[in-house]
Amino acid sequence: MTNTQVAVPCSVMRGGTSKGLYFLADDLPADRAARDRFLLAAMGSPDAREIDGMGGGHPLTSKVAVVRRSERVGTDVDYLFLQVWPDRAEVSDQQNCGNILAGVGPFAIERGLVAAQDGVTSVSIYMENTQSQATALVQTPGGLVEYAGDARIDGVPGTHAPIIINFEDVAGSSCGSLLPTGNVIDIVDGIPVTCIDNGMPVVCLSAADFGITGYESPTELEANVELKARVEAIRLAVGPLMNLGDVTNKTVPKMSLLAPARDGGLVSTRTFIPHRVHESIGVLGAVSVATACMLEGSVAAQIAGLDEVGDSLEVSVEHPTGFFTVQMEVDNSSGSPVVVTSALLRTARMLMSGSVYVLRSAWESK
Ligand code: NQM
Repeated sequence: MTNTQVAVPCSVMRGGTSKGLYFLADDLPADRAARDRFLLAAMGSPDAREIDGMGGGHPLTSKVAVVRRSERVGTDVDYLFLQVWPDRAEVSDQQNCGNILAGVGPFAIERGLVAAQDGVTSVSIYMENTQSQATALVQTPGGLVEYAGDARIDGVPGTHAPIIINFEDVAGSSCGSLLPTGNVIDIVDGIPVTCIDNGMPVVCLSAADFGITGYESPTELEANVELKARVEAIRLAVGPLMNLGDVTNKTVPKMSLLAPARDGGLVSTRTFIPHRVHESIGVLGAVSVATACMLEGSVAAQIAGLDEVGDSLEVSVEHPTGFFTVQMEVDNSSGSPVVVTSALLRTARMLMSGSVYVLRSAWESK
């Protein structure tokens, strides 16, 4: 603490292809408005560059995890994800984040919420945003978190220790059901769309329907004003159909433009999240697209061109910087598809642990 500043315990972690501030819930103001005021100041928002704070001026580097010991039976920790908008004074809990989730296991162990085993430590996590459950397997040889290793995820340079994440009950966790409109396909503004929620609300669209290849770079797509307007018009129209209400100021649904795979994967993606284009693809976003590939007749399945949709599949989703592979199991036996499990590989790394400073005026008594 200084005369004019307040120091708050905080870790900075890369989680998958995102980066964020990780806090213990007890270190933050309990009052939501006070908490959000503090987080905006800590990130340096609102400012497109977030120059006076820790944020990186992009939605993927302006994220927060709030972690607490869980009171739920069989669950180690509760995780709340908060998106701090870089250029708008707003903190949103309207979506989950599977990338920041990857750092929650290591953080919980490092901060003493979970006892490490010698070998691998399983951390069960309740995801507050979507009221659903995940389990992370963290490498802990000798009872210490191991960050070095041979696992590679596209979108992150180098290799790191693997963190396997299993999702248990994420289908419909934001929209109420896997196919929130009740259909595998809907026509909106004359364009076929598949609206799906397997952990993240996503709208699958064919890039060709917009007169683009679907292999453009994020920068090219963000510069295409007409495309952005058409995609946003569809997003606003499907929001209520997906039980998300008016999504004007929400970060969901994500809009994924699909094209045939060209690097050995199942389908190629370019994803608006929802206004910037992802440099890769979100974790739960990829799980939703992978699931759509397994639903006969969906926009994704048509583009993926699976001759026969089986119950179990390793789905490689191509994105601007590589692949995202999801291990999917879907039970199609009853007529309406039921997701059994989705599992995937991530890595994470503790980058800094200490205090984040904000001006005293941004901190109110807890
Ligand atoms: O879909 C970006 C990310 C995400 C979210 C976004 C995510 C997920 O890459 O689970 O991880 O789509 O806003 O961190």
